[in-house]
Amino acid sequence: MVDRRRFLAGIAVPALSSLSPIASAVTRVWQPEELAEGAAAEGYLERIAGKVPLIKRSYRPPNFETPLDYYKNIITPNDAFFVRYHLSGVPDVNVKTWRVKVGGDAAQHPAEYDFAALKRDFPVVEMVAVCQCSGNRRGMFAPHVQGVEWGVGAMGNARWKGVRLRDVLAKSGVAKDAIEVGFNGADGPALPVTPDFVKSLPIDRALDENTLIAFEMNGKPLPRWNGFPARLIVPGWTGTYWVKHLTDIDVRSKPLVNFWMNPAYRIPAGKFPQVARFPSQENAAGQPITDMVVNSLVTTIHDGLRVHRGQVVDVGGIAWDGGHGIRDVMVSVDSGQSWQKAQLGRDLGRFSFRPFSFKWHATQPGPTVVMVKATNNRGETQVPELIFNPAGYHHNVVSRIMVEVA
Ligand SMILES: Nc1nc2c(c(=O)[nH]1)N[C@H]1C(S)=C(S)[C@@H](COP(=O)(O)O)O[C@H]1N2
Ligand SMILES: [Mo]
Repeated sequence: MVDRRRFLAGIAVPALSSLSPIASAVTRVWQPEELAEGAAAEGYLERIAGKVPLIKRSYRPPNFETPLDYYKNIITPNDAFFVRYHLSGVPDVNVKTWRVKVGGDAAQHPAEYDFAALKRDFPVVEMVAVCQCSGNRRGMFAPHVQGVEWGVGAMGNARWKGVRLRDVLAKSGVAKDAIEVGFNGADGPALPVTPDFVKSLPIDRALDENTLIAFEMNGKPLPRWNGFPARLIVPGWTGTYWVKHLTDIDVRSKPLVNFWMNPAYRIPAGKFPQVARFPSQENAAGQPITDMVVNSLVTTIHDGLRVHRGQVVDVGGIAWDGGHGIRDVMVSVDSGQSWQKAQLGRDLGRFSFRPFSFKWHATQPGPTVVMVKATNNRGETQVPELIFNPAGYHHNVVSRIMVEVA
């Protein structure tokens, strides 16, 4: 176990405050030890407009992840929130001319709203929820799989303000035979061969009271990179459904057939038996990815840390799941032989990050494997070994962090 680990020689955690824009382009940031070497080498901090330096995964389309330190806060700041796009043309939407249309063969009264009407015509609600990319931690898959090689930072937790999708749908009259609702955003493909990014939800998830069209994030308008002026919020479900720059809502009596529903964003049949189903998109091979699996991230210690014998070490971080809420986070400092309960922090709702903290008295000298494992309110827990799947989704392996006590 200990031999499998190596220390992160030469990769330091920079003090974020000390980063000038110029220095940031050449400073390496902490990245998980399991990350593929090529991805780690490519993962420099870069500044894009309106954001603090983020870890660059690709420029076209823009894919940038949040450095670990920002997860020390339960809420991820807007300017540190990760950015994920499938298409290179990031829209610069003019809010004065922006409209969202509601239609489709299973909508009885098509409608259209401008920004003011959307805010005025429906009750405004707020909710804290995690947006996590399905492929978060894909770069830590062994064997490696194709796709953006994310470390741990393709996720964020924000307070979203908006209107309920179900209120908007109700006003258009949802027909009895509606089975899915499709969503399109203002971004379109740069090349005609690339399929436009359009997604759908099963009708019950679209009508769930927690599914929102959000226009504010942490008390501010959505940043351009995160879907200005309005985006879908699907708490508990992975980021792929959180369509940004939302322009079209399509109430459907038939399943949406496109690249982004199948073959993209699929999980193999039977591998993740606990996740929510999506009946109209299932086949013998599998189903779309749906809700997030229970997971945690340790933010206070990392591989290769050296602590003094007798020191009290804070093993802390955040835990989250697909919306059942976190029951407990357990910590082991003896390679998993015994486990103790961490203290859970502030509860901002079942869709939010939940902070945890454990005081470890480091009395035994030598290399020590600190393990952390979260369990949700349905009794689901992080897995001891990776559940391999070809798209690199649902990485929620129990953390194993090697610390040297000297
Ligand atoms: N319009 C649009 N919306 C989108 C995407 C996209 O490419 N275009 N990507 C989705 C995916 S896969 C994720 S993980 C989230 C990421 O949200 P963020 O960029 O605000 O962090 O947006 C989703 N919404
Ligand atoms: Mo994603």
